[in-house]
Amino acid sequence: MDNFQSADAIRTRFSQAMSAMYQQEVPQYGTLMQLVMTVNERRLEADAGLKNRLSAADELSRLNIERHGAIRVGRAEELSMLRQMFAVMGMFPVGYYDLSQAGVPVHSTAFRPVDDAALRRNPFRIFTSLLRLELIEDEVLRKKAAEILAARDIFTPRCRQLILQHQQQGGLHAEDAAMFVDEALETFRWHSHSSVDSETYHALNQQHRLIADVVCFPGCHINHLTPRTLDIDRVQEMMPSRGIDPKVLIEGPPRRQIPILLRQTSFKALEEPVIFNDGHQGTHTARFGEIEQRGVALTPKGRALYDRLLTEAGSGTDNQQHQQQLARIFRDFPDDEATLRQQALAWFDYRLSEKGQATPPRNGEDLETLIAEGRVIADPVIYEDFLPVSAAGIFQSNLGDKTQARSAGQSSRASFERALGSEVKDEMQLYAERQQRSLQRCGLVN
Ligand code: OOG
Ligand code: NI
Repeated sequence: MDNFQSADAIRTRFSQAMSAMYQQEVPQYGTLMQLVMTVNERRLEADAGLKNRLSAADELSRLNIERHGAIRVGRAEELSMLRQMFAVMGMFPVGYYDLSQAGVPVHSTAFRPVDDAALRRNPFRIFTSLLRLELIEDEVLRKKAAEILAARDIFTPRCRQLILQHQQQGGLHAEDAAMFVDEALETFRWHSHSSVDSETYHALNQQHRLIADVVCFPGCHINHLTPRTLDIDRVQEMMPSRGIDPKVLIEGPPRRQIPILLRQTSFKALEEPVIFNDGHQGTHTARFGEIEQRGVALTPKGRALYDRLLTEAGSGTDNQQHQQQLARIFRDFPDDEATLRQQALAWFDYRLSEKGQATPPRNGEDLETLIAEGRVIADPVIYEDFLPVSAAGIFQSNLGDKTQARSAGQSSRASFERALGSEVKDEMQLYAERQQRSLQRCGLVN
């Protein structure tokens, strides 16, 4: 029997290595992590009910290791190689996000674990965007950008070789896995030496800051890492006291009794010194910090309601007003677990209590009655994915004030999947299957 390192173990090792590297590169990220941990601890102390619920649902153990990151790449081969790299860590492409609708010339997926046990172990996710060069209007510049990208390799030779070895053997032994993590890390490291001259950088930056960020460096530097908080309003409020300058609005739904989907905010990107290959010096702003609060995943019906209310609420310029406006509009979104279940707005994970194990449900017994009798327990399924409007807000807050308007591009899922070299998984199907499996385990469906 081959004694391979598990994908979960490799992912955990990698996410720790990334976090350590990013703390070195962007010290404010370390400060933010400390703040999030402090706020989480206080929140759990103050709310024993929350603590018990999270603990019973096995959500507590992953809280402090939980984070996501984001990267951006420039060409199909890079994206497809990333897919193969992340597969070694048990992370697979889930969901398609078209950001061009919000004026950002990329489309994206999230690499993340998909099965229940892996998500419980470590849900590390990487939001991965592919630059859409076809959205550069200037033809000469578009060609130049493509040439620069074609000439680089963002993977070390050893990393490529270890990925291949993993594919051929079906796994990696501990020593190779450790080497793989070290080599993979190199792809995401920050390089203060740009691979282009200052003139090219400025020309690309002028087209769009994202284009310069993707094209002008020899790697696809990690641009943020995001810890999960239990109280995003509190962290946002406290950031300035730790010398961190948050973006104005918290994105996503308002604060609620039963948190839904995802709320996010970030701090502004740092201005970092760079040296161009003609010896000129300059600065580049791309890397930032972000926090998020995750709630229950919504069904297609719940998501449609969310999208409608979010559009209705619009956007604001003052967080307090924006949150009040959201809260007002979201009164139409039920805020108790029973209604969320009964109206099939959110996904739940069902399990038998001790009482339920003693008196197992018989086929046909009513689910809500079983829950009321305390024989079945329903835990909200946590949303593991991202939100396009929220993501666009995060992108834009880091592109400065003069984000160029860009006509909405054609949504192009098929071309993204061609570049990726596989389909992206449908997140709704994953949630639906998870709920269904839990009902089966309870003996409530066949
Ligand atoms: C990704 C921005 C989106 C999120 O959490 O929605 C994102 C990027 O800036 O590359 O990270
Ligand atoms: Ni993010």
